[in-house]
Amino acid sequence: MSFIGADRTFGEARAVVFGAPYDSTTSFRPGTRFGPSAMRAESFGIETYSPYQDRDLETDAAVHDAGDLELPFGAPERALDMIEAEAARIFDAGKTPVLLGGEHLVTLGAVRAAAKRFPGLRIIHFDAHADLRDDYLGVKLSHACVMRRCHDLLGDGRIWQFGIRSGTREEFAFMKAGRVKTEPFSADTLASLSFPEGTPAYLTVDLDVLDPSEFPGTGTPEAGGMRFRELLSALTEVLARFRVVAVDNVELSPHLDQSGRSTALACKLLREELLALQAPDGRVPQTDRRS
Ligand SMILES: [Mn+2]
Repeated sequence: MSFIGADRTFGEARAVVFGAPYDSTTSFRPGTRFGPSAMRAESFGIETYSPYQDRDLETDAAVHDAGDLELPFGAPERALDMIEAEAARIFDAGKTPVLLGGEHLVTLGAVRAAAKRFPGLRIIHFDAHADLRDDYLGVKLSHACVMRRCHDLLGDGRIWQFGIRSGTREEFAFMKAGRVKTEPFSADTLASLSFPEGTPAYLTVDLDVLDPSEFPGTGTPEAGGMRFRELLSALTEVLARFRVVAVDNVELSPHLDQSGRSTALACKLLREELLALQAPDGRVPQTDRRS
């Protein structure tokens, strides 16, 4: 089963969706391994047409769904190698990888591939959590450390974080020292973010950046989050204004929300991302950040 509207062949596609159903470093409530398959199944509850962008996945985008990687639980380095190899295969074909988690650690595999391919890579990161710990309970490859591992790769001033409202005192000190650029609580300053022309950017979306009232299906819910319309507007702005070379959506844990609204939200957001990713140059989607 493919995500709705993602029925082009690999050769035809401009964007390639793939799943990394991995959650073995999850610290609190696991279950994100079921995220990609739940999104595919539930995607048939949404339309392929976006009234926000007046575009349709079937006619205005070319998306292939490459399915899920078969990742070895308990072996994070091996899992990251496999994710990196898949992202590299998609980059090699001149296409845009769209990774579905899984826990947030999976991002590191795709970022490794992107950093090798695109010198000067930046990361635009939406999350409730800073994910900047150097280790978590002595473990460096943990979803709680993923942005710190990305910082190891890219260096100071290359990661922009939005919506962050949880972390240790040490993580907030790391931000305040300018090692990463962080806007806590919201994405209100996104409009002032600018990179030199042509700078490649990796967009990583931990869906727990959303408020748990709208998105309860996640392992570490954190009150005080963004609204769906606010996030949708921010992401479509990022995809319109920057040269985004890869995207991921992580931390959907579908069984933690029996109502299904979290999975439905994740499907809708992915549709909008896939459309905005392939929008004609210079087109700013008409969405309303205020809600
Ligand atoms: Mn998070």
